[in-house]
Amino acid sequence: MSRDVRITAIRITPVAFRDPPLLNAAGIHEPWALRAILELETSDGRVGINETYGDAPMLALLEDAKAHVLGLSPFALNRMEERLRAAIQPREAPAYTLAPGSDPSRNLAKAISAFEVAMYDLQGQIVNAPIVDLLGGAVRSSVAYSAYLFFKYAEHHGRPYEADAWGEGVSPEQVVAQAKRMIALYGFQSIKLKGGVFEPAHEIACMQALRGAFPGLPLRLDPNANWSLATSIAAAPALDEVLEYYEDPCPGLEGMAELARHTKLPLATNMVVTSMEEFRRNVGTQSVKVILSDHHYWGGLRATQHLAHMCRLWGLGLSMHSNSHLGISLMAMTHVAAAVPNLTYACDTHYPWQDEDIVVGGRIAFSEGAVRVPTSPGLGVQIDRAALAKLHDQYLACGIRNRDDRAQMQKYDPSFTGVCPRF
Ligand code: GKR
Ligand code: MG
Repeated sequence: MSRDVRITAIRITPVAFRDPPLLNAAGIHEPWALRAILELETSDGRVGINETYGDAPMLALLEDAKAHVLGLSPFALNRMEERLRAAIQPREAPAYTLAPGSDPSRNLAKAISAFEVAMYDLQGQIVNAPIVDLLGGAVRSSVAYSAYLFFKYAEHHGRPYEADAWGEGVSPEQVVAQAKRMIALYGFQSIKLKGGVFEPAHEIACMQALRGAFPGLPLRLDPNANWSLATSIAAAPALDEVLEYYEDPCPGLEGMAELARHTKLPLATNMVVTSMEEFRRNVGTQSVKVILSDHHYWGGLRATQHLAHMCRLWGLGLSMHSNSHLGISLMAMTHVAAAVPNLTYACDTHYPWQDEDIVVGGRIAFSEGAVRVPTSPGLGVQIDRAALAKLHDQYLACGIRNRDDRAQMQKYDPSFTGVCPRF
């Protein structure tokens, strides 16, 4: 009987994979990005998998949480949440954060999500259904993602490995070339540029160049709160006809609320609405109109569906956020995105920036910018053990245990402070 199945062992394997020198408000990506791979073994010999953040505090959190998940049925999601809620202390949230995945105030949500997806993978294997069916069934057969452009350097400081194939991405011409290459490779039908790196006038010129090169495609710009409120207000008119949404230009919910009074552009965020508490405050301020969900820090796939219901109730748009990730995360994102009727924007993904993966069959394919929703049981992907061992060895060798974009940038420019907002 499936009801008798129990989780008998949990393995957490940290991995590191090559990540290009991508620039953002905090600095620059390090040569290696970290993730953790979870494997939940059951009494009937199955293994449910998932992928989540891999920084040292997250690994410690997962190790501590393991004891509360062991012995549960893979179907006992509510019990798992209840146990983790009792075990993980609430922490105060900052006013805004560039990477909610590294924020300890999201610990409970991150831990629930990490185990929930692996338990769903087991459930799917047991009942012979893809996760999307356990979430109510697919409302679309493929999930659209956007071309996620970054300003970038041609190679990492100290050249730890061969330079990537993308080259430098700094000038408007180079940004357009990056978009053309990404669209030629993946077929994306919308474009996001990670901003907050150079003078706003330069970033606006890049957006205008993208508008000229791709007249029909929706465009987004995300300065990650590195523009002051005044700068964000001043920049808005030049972006009015260019953007589908204006993502986190300035810091804090109050800042975004004030900006909303000065622009007709819909404001989007993955920085100031990252929990239901912040959602409530946002509704009160009438500020952000598009929320970027992320099951990794919102508390899992069910919590993402809950967020989607709340967005529908309050008439808010819903999109999806991403950090550097591998194929297991991409599959989990695809399952939940396929089960959310009001997820009406193409989702973010960093996946094109990665050239390694640990799933059987290698990197996941995109067709016309979209990923097909799997129809095989559970997540629909399995771990390639040799690839996992290789990326774990990279983790052991790389020496990085916490993401630090600012310290990495100081290797190029010792005067870089990372103070935000910079412009
Ligand atoms: O990976 O550089 C990055 C991004 O800036 C990431 O940290 C953000 O959380 O992609 C994210 C965003 O949309 O704000
Ligand atoms: Mg963002």
